[in-house]
Amino acid sequence: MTESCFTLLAKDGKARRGRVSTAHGHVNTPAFMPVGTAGTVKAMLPESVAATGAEILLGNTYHLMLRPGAERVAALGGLHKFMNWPKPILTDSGGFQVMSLSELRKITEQGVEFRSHLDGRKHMLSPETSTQIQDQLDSDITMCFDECTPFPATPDQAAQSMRLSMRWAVRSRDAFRRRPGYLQFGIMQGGIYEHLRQESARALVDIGFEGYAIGGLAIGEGQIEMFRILDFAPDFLPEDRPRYLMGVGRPADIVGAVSRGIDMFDCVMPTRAGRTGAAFTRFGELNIRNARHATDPRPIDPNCTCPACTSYSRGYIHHLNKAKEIVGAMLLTWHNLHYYQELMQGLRRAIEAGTFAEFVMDFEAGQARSDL
Ligand code: PRF
Ligand code: ZN
Repeated sequence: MTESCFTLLAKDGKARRGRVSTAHGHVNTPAFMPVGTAGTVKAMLPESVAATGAEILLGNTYHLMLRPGAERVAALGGLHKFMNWPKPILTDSGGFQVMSLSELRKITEQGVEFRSHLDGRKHMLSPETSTQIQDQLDSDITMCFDECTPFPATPDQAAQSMRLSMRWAVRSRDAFRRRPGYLQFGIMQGGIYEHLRQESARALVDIGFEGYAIGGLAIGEGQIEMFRILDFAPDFLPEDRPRYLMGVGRPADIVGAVSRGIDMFDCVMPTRAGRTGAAFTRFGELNIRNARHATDPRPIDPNCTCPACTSYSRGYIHHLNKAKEIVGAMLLTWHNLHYYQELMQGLRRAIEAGTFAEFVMDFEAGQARSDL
């Protein structure tokens, strides 16, 4: 039996309001997890990340195993202590990052052999080693070791890849050290094919996990196709377990996925965009590097209560970005994470109040405005 670490508090249509309980505290869902790949959310102190309202971070097995190494992190008290983030941490299992970052990858039944993108040294990741590394990091939520099936893939390619991930899911579960407050999520694959998504879900539910992720999406198929998959895939998963859509997304992707029954998200979007000059707002995206902001005394969003918007003009943040000043990236990242967390809070409140449909209408009307 799997321990129930999830409480479903309310539903509005398919949208769910819940709470995940971990060894390092609760996470209110729908939740957005800022990405703290290498033991830091880039351009933010962890206390500032907490001030935006984030309750959980994502860390990466791949990056931390290569530098500084999982044993070093363990010796320094685990990832929470190491990076001064006392709240919950979810770690991705590494396979996805190996495929996008490392060189000379070789996938076998055993796992993935690869060369580090840092120094070219050879490493091996398998369901067993990935799970052990996540344990050494003291991750609250351990992810199964999987293969993200590339897009596009034929039904046969998607089936072979998904079945390998399901065999790896059995091994990941066997390698997982069970203890109270520590969760492990299975990852559904199956590409864009409904029967494969269903087969994958059945395999994972048979094994039994504390939560389930939907992998293999947001990899080039586009929002329309992703939403088509999300119209059925979450329904294959148990109602009483959290559902996590990996690597998603833009604000509109998140709103659409919540309305289809997803509870958790992670994405580099708000942090990466913050370092390249893009700001997310209720009225859509703006790029602060655009010349029209150079002499603008207004804040990014006059209604936003983040430090960037309460104390600094568009003109100043434009200047910082043009001058490549670090504080420019810090202010925009803070604003973006604040915006994302406020969006999640809005979604949670709307589901509780039974006003989710109105919330989505207001969100879409706002994003369509172009008078930024
Ligand atoms: N698997 C894992 N991590 C991921 C993905 C996946 O399919 C994705 C796909 N969007 C992002 N991160 N383990
Ligand atoms: Zn702001």
